[in-house]
Amino acid sequence: MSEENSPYRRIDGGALLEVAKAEVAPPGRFQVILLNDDFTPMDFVVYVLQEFFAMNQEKATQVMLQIHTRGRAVGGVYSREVAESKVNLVNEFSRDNHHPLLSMMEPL
Ligand code: TYC
Repeated sequence: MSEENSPYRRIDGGALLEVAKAEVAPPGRFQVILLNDDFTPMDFVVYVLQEFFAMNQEKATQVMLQIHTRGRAVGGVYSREVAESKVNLVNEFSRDNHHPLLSMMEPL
């Protein structure tokens, strides 16, 4: 192993010092998924995709129809914190409007 990659460093020309490895996970990415249901109106889902996932009307309509036909689709990919926030906002907004629309997040 090269001196550079070894977990040890030589100090004072002789003794070996163990260098602590940084125990930090890389910053993951998370998909926010929207799920189909039988009751949420299509235009409400299109509105949610435009407001919370920054899609234009054409894109939001395509994604809504993908959820409707395949059961789920990706709204967007974000850091853990942003994905958590989107899921909470979408689920709360849907509940407040008495629709069962649900979103969830999955690690990539
Ligand atoms: N399936 C719903 C309907 O027929 C429409 C819908 C689309 C619901 C996407 C949820 O995430 C969803 N009214």
